[in-house]
Amino acid sequence: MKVVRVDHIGIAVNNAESGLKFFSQLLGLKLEGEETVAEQKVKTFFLPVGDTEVELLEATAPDSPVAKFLEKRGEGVHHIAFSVEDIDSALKELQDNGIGLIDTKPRIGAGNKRIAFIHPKFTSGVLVELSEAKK
Ligand code: CMX
Repeated sequence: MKVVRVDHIGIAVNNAESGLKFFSQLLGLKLEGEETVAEQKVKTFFLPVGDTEVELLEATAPDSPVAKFLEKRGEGVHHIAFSVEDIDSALKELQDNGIGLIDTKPRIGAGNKRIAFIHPKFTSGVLVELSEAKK
């Protein structure tokens, strides 16, 4: 597979305001977009840095996966997303090599991108997202 770059680093926050205070006001990263991904019960805030982004993740409901993550682990890095050229062939290659996938088929994430999560059991405990590079 061809990984093009780190697409973004997802950081779970209790509320966007406190996250933005550090990442935007103090580090000076520019908030370039906000988007609610209703199906995943999460609101995302994008702050580009070079050709990658910090993505702050705020839960939109108490039963949101991000709310559960915060309950269990507190604020912190939630996932790392790698941009790949062809997500379908990347998922097949991983499966053929015995890697457990949370998403065997791509779903739609923020920015209308095709994304898929890999089970952290197979990735040294870090939730890894593949995100298809827009052609
Ligand atoms: N870090 C490490 N491990 C994690 C994890 C995380 N952030 N999230 C889940 N896991 C672990 C769970 O503990 C669980 O482990 P076990 O199987 O050993 O119990 C395993 O991964 C599967 O998690 P789950 O919650 O049982 O599985 P689901 O299929 O219900 O959900 C997931 C998995 C990753 C999709 C969901 O937890 C999640 O985080 N959804 C939100 C996704 C998100 O951030 N979307 C933002 C927009 C996407 C984008 O475009 O970037």
